[in-house]
Amino acid sequence: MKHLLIIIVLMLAMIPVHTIAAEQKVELEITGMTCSLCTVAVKKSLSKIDGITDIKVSYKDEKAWFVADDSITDEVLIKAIKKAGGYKVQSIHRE
Ligand SMILES: [Cu+2]
Repeated sequence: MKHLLIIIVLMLAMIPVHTIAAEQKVELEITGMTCSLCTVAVKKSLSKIDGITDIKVSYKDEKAWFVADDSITDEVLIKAIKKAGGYKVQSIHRE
């Protein structure tokens, strides 16, 4: 019985912390958006990425805000914005 308990404790200790996805707030600075249709395109493209929620986009502010799984790389975000219509990510701020 005691051995079983030790085995369970050891197994729990072996689960890597990074497998538990952490969410972070992300702010993208995007250039190239000129109207509300651009914001729709950017929003649609971002929504296709698994692990992104609560997307808000403003072409006037040249920004997009959303909640993202921290495993989503900058490259994935830059590609999605480019794919939306050739827009360019100027900066990525995560918190
Ligand atoms: Cu537009």
